[in-house]
Amino acid sequence: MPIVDHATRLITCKLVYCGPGRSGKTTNLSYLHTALPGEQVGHLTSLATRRDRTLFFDYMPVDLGTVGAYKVRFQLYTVPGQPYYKAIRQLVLQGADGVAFVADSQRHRWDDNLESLQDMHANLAEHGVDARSLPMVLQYNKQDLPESLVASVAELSAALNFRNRPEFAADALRGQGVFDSLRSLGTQVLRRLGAEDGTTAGDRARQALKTPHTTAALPSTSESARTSHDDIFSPVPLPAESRYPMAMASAGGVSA
Ligand SMILES: Nc1nc2c(ncn2[C@@H]2O[C@H](COP(=O)(O)OP(=O)(O)O)[C@@H](O)[C@H]2O)c(=O)[nH]1
Ligand SMILES: [Mg+2]
Repeated sequence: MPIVDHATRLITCKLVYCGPGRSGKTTNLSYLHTALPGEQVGHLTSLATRRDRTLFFDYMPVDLGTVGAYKVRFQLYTVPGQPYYKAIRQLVLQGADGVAFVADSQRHRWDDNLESLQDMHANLAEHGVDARSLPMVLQYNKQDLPESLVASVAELSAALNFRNRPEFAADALRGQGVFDSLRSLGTQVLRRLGAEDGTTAGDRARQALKTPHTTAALPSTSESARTSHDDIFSPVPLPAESRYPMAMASAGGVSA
């Protein structure tokens, strides 16, 4: 459940990036850290990394916009993907308001994606979380690699996205799909908060959500025909030079 602080008018949501080891979870956060202006993004804290592997987790706070008079802060976490870090994954997943599943599109990682997705669902279930109602996006990363090496978005979607969640082709190294994934997930989380009944936080948030606002300042791409961009919060604009330039032909041509 997101934390709504009415004194400081701040909504804080915990978003967790899951997926197999080396799928690009940390790269998502690194890209955001580089692309977003300093006042919107806090330190990227990577705990106990050896070489480029996340042994524990990454953490980074991001302020991406407002809902009515409330500032929205997303606390982004990544979990370690390697199977033997299950206990740490469970800890990091605890209290997640939404999850981004970052799949590695390379064909040789097919089984790792499936195993990791199952593991994520098992961990959520152990926390008593119903994955069907938890805000979620799927990101098919590394779509920049040669076509012979990567599965298509349609294939990945058929194998992994059985609940028809918003899905994004990505090249996290260059930022393709990174903002869209985050924005979609954040929007789902806030929408769910606004729909909560019977709690003060829910009531207040629902009021905030009713406040008119203007939308759509973050860059967007057309990764997926299934994806909806009807944001309910006003994203903070990015400086022009940090918008990623590439139009990814393979991913942009996805037709669900
Ligand atoms: N080609 C390509 N490489 C990527 C992409 N995303 C991440 N990588 C590389 O994949 C490796 C693992 O990425 P990392 O973010 O550390 O994975 P994590 O274990 O999921 O946190 C690193 O060498 C990254 O540079 C991508 O979209 N395309
Ligand atoms: Mg990592």
